Amino acid sequence: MRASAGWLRWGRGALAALGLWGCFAQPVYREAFGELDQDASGGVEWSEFRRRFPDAAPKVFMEADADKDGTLKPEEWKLFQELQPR
Ligand SMILES: [Ca+2]
Ligand SMILES: [Ca+2]
Repeated sequence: MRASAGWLRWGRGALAALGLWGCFAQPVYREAFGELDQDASGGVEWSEFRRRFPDAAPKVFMEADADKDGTLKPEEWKLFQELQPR
């Protein structure tokens, strides 16, 4: 019992640390949609996103991809930018 509580606490701590790291490591997402969508397919795929933001965590892309279809549409990117701290 005691051991599992310890693991739980460790898990929470690790999650908090990851969250903090995410905040500090976050680049500024000011790029226009057209600059990200390099093949002009109308959507930004993870590979395009990563090319532009090599340090970005997959979590960031997943957050921006509001409908979880694996690509960012202009509306999704715009909304994501509006949610970013300035
Ligand atoms: Ca594309
Ligand atoms: Ca999407």
